Formats: sequence, C-alpha cells, structure tokens
Amino acid sequence: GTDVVTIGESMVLMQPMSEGSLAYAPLFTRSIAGAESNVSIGLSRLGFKVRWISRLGADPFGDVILSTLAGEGIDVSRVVRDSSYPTAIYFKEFKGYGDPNVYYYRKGSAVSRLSPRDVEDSWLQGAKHLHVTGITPALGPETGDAVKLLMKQARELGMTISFDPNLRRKLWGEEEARAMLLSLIPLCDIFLPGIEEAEFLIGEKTEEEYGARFLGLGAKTVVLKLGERGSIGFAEGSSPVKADPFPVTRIVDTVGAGDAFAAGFLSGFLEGGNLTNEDNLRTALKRANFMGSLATQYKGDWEGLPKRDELLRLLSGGKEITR
Ligand code: KDG
Repeated sequence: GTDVVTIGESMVLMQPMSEGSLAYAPLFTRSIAGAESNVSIGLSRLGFKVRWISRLGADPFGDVILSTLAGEGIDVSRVVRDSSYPTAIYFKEFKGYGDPNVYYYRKGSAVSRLSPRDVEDSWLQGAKHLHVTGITPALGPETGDAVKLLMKQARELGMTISFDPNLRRKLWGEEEARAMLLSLIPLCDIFLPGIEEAEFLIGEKTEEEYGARFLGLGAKTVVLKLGERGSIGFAEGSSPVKADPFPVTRIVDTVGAGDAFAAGFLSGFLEGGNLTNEDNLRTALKRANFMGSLATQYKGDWEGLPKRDELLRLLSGGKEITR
C-alpha cells in the first residue's frame, strides 16, 4: 500500500554559486524542487511509501525531475508528460541574510493546465493519507478545483488529509489567495500554517485564537509554525502543545524548511496516530521542528533531509561518527 499521496508542481531549480544579485551571478548549480516533492522526499527517506502526482513537460527538465524523484524511491507512475506545455523552472537569489529571493518561470507550465477532468481514481488507490499545499491552486485557472476534488475524494475514501497553505504572494492576488486557502481548511484534518500565513488569512490574533479559529473552520488539528520559536499544536478537546525549537548552527537556506517540517510532522502522525493524544502530538511536533531546522542548514530544499536511522540518532542526542 501507499502511505501518502501528494500532488503539485516541481521545477528545475537553479541556485547561484555566489551571493548577491542574480545579475552578477555567472555560475549556477542545478537541482529540482517543489513543495510537495520536498515533502515526498522527506517522507520517503524516513521509510514511507509516497506517490507524487504531477504533470511535466516532455522535455529534459521533466526527465531530471522524474529521475531524481524516482531515485528517492517515490512512486511517479501517475505523472503525465505533456508535449504542449513545458516543465517550470525557478531561481533562488541568496542575499547572505534572511530568506532567499525567488524568481519563478512557471506561467503556462504543464501543471498550470491541470483541471478536475484530469483527476483519476487510480491516484488515491490503496493510500492512507493525502497531503496538499496552497501552491497548486495558485498555478492555473482550474488547479484549485482539481485539488478540491481530490480532497473530497480522499475524504470519501476515509483517508486523512493534511494541508499546508504555503502562501506564495508572487503567484496570485491577495483576495483570491485568501478566499481559496480559507475554502480548503474545512476539507483537511491537519492544517499547517506559519504564523504569518495565519495572520494573512484571518488577521492578527493570539496563537490560541488562531488555533481555535482554524479548528472552528473544520480542521481537526492545527499546527502553527513559529519559525525560530518552534511550533504549537492544537487539537479538538485537548490543551495546546508547545514544542521548543532546535538550535541551528548556521542558517544557509530557509527555502524548504516548511516542507521538511511537514514531512517530520506527518511521519510522527503516521506512526503515532490520534493527535488528540498529547504525547502523539508532542512527538510529531518535535520531529517537525527538528526536520525544519535541519533543512535550513543546507543549500537546496531537500538535500539535507535525514534517513530514518539518522533522524532517530540525532533526535536522541546521539553523536555523529565522522571518521
Ligand atoms: O516550499 C519550497 C517551495 O516553495 C519551493 O521549492 C518552490 O514549490 C515551490 C514554490 O512554488 O514556491
């Protein structure tokens, strides 16, 4: 069986070898990235069976995304190759402090044409959990409806569903984004906003108010990401659970940290079950914080994510053997 199904766009990622404006960056390394495939890699390395659904151009960039993800052990058998629309690309720009800037070249990409008519029964076949993000609905005129349909189907099948809003202001307008993201909350079990996304969605509130409001909208568990302050989880009928951050020695690249966090949280959830149990919630949050902090210490979205034995060793304070 499949543990987790996810759907989204992955792109070829060009990362400059130097800091500062891209205008003066002559050399780049090539990788791939995308919120949902980052989560897929995180979970696959931790030993879960993951199916990634997407559309890619029938081009060499589509080939490298597919082979990278297949190489990570992810089921890519449902990916459609489209000969009319290309694979998307994006660039990071490292400033030497704070979050990198991101430049997207993804309008009119293969995923932007995704519609509810493309959704197939085989996508969710034999799977336990669906993970979606708010990026896919921002990509094309019908991508949001496709995501909604898939969430409804997952619910009918009795699967659990997680939703990371992943607000990307460069991809759509404020009003449109807010309305769409809010409309997906009632369809999920686990809602994973960052504190700034929570504020974007419902205005400035206390952490407890965010928890209560999102539970009120229909999520069963709300996980608020607080960045360098760790995270806090709310589940219906139990008291909030706060998890401290892990110390980060050197922040290199914050992009992908939220996805690592999601992979860590979902791995805890899939192993522990019922999140109304405070211990289960705490374990999942702890893993999530750890994975998120780890991701920020490596260049690239997912390259620094651990294998299962590495995670367990590091989490229990075990030492690394280097030579
Ligand atoms: O979460 C990381 C992603 O944001 C990044 O890899 C690119 O998917 C991406 C996006 O749309 O921003």
